[in-house]
Amino acid sequence: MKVLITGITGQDGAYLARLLIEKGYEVHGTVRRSSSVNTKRIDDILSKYEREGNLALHYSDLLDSASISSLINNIGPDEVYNLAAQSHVAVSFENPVYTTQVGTLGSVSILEAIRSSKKEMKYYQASSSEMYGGGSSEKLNEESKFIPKSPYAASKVFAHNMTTIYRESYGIHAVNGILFNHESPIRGETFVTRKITKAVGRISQGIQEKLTLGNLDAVRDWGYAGDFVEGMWAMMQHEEPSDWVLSTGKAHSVKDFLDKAFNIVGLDWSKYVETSETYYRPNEVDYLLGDYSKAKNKLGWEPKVQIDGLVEMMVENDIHEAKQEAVLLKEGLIEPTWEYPVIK
Ligand code: NAP
Ligand code: G4F
Repeated sequence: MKVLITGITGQDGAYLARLLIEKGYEVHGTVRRSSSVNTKRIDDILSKYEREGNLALHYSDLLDSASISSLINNIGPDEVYNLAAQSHVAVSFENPVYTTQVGTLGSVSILEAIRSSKKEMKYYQASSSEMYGGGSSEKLNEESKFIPKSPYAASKVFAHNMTTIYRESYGIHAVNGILFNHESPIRGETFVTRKITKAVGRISQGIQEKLTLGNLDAVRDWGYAGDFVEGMWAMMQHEEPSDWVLSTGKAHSVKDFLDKAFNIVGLDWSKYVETSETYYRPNEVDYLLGDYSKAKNKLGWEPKVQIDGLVEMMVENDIHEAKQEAVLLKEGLIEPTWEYPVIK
C-alpha cells in the first residue's frame, strides 16, 4: 500500500508517517523548500527508512497544483492524507489571503487530481473543530452547525464541503476528520499548550523569567496527537466514507492547563504569567468540546491519553530540552532569550 501525506513535516504528519510505516505502507510526503532544513520532526525516520525505500520526500507546495497532480500520477497512492495548511488561527488574521489559498485551492487540487486519475484513491481532509466557532458549551458532533470565526476556519469549511461534494458527486472515498485540538511534545511552539510547557521547562531551569499569553479563559478539548492519527487511519479503513469527530470529550481552560503544567515543577503560574493584547485575536473561539461517540461506536476509537498524561509528557520533554539549552548557554554557545518563542 502506498500513501501520500501532504504536510508530513508538521506535528500530525510526523506521527502519521511513523504509524503508517509501522503498518507496512510505502510512505511519500511533501516538503516545502525553505532556506533552512524543515524536516526536524521526521529526521529520525528519514535516516532509517529512506534508504530502505519505505519513506520518500518530494518538494511540493499546495499552491502548486502542477506538482500535486504529477505526484498523484507518478506515485499512484492508495490513500492521500491532506494535512498541509497554514494551521495557526491567529496568523490567519494576519495572512488571510495566503491561509485561504492554501486551505481551499490545495484541497481542490488534490481532489481534482484524484478524480482524473485512473487509479482509485482514498482521500482524507484535515477538517477542524475551529469550523464550529465555539459560541456555546454544548458538545459538538458531526451534525453540529459550522459558524467559522477566522479566515483559517472559513477555509477549512470550504475544503470540508468540497470533500463532501467530491464524495457525493464522483463516488470518491473522501473522508472528513473533524479533529479537536491535539498536542504532543512536537507541537509547534507558538500554539498555547507548547508555549506553556516550553516556558515551564525553561523557567524551571532558570533560563526564562516570564510567559506572555492572551485569553486565559478560552476552553479547549485537548487530546494527544499520537491517538488522533490512529483515528485518522481508522476512518480511512471504514467501508463508508463519512465525516468523523475525534476529541476527548473533556473541556479545560488555558488557566487549567497552566495550573497542571506549573504544578509539575512546583511553581505558581500566576507569579510568571502576564497577558498582552498582542496575543488576543480579532474574533475568539471561546469554547470547544467534542462528542466522539460516532468514532467510538463505529471505529472502536477512543483517546488513550487524557489531559494529565498529555501535560506531563509535554512538560517532561520541555524540561529535557531546557536542560540542553542551559548547557549551551553556560558554554556561551547561544545567546539568552528570556521569553520563548520569540515570534508570535
Ligand atoms: P502543523 O504542525 O502546522 O503542520 C502543517 C504542515 O503543513 C507542515 O508540514 C507545513 O510545512 C505544511 N504546509 C503549510 N503550508 C503549506 C503549503 N502551502 N504547501 C504545502 N505544505 C504546507 O499542523 P498540524 O498540527 O500537524 O495539523 C495538521 C493538519 O490538521 C492541518 O491541516 C491543521 O489545520 C489540521 N488540524 C490540526 C489540529 C490540531 O489540533 N493539531 C486540529 C484540527 C485540524 P512546514 O513544516 O514547511 O511549515
Ligand atoms: O493553541 P491555539 O493557538 O489553538 P487553536 O486556536 O485552538 O487552534 C488549534 O486547534 C484547532 C482545532 O480546534 C486547529 F484547527 C488549529 O490548526 C490549531 O491547531 O489557541 C488555543 C486557545 C485560543 O483560544 C487562544 O486565544 O488559546 C488561546 N491563547 C491564549 N494565549 C493563546 C495564547 N493561543 C496562542 N497560540 N498563543 C497565546 O499566547
